[in-house]
Amino acid sequence: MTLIDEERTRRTLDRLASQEIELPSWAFGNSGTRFRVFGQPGVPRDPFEKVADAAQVHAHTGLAPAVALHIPWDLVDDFGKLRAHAEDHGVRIGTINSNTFQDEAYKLGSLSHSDTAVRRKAIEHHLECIDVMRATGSQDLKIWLADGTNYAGQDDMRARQDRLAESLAEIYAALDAEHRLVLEYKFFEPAFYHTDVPDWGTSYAQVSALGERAVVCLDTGHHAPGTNIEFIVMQLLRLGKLGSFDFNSRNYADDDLIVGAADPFQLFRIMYEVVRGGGLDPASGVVFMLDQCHNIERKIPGQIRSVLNVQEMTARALLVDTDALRAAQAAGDVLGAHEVFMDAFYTDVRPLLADWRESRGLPADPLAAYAASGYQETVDAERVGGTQAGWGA
Ligand code: LRH
Ligand code: MN
Ligand code: MN
Repeated sequence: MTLIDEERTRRTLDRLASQEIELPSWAFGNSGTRFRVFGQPGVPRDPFEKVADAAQVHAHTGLAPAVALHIPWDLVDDFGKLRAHAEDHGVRIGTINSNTFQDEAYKLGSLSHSDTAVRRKAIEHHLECIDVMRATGSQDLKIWLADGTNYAGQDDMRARQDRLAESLAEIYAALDAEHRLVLEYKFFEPAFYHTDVPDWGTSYAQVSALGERAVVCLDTGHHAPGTNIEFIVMQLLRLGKLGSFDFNSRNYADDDLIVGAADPFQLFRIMYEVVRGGGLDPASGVVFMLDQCHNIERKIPGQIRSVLNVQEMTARALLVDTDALRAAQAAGDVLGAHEVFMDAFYTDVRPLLADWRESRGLPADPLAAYAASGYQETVDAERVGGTQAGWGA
């Protein structure tokens, strides 16, 4: 059995060349759990330093040319300056994430709140985010809502859904022609009885009512244990509504650990459906973003490890012998089809990718190259009083 066929390998590397993974600015700030936020030396003190750290990940991997911002965590006086700073560092500003989950006013909801004044405040926040998009050249407005209730009967779920639709329509109408609205779902937390956008079906229903430039964000940590996430990937691609990923991995709930760490096979299965559904084609518009924090490990190496994990599982997914797979599927050869699939999963692509990186002027071992670069020691010495990622700030 040939695991790496030369022609397929060449095609795989060609397709990997255009893969981009967007980094979250908040991955570089101090983070933790509701029990403790652990401080680390060298942590960025402002969004400019977060962007500089993200650029280190790109410089060592060639994989991460965009940085997502979270507003107000990344509020600056002059977003044009932040954009120029990113460009000077060889990266660009990516998705703008809104935040209506840390304000006292939003205790009972934001875009779905029953009080018009609270809804107005939440809509205005999104209009400000759209201004940030204009100043930074960002194309995506990503909305994740903490809206929901804790107790049965607490509020009218149907009315909340209607109000949400109205609020989203107003935000969508304010976007420029090149902008997209990306609606993220999450099955629970911080609301524990019901959540207003709990699943891909609700997100799909809401964005479909808005129009073509409204799409769904799939955060891999936002599903009940046992959910077949690759099925959702397949379905959203089939419907033309998969806008972006928030990649991370989880063992229990919304753990936000390094993508591909808990279950590399799941990441492989997801990437296979991405490839199968055309989601790797830049024209599909699918954005591959990380949504992670590094509570106990160093942050820049954590992000380097993460983007490499995504690339490795993408490479394995591209190595699936699709002709053999289709033939086995058509013949009803259950074990044969499964074996073709697993052959690709069990292929160790690390040496291949190391050589390929070198041939493109990148370090064969990005983690070792970063460690040898001296960047960490420099920022550890220079930066005092790094900021928190946002939670519990
Ligand atoms: C919510 C979420 C969402 C937020 C981010 C910080 O759990 O996944 O994407 O913007 O975490
Ligand atoms: Mn997310
Ligand atoms: Mn999350």
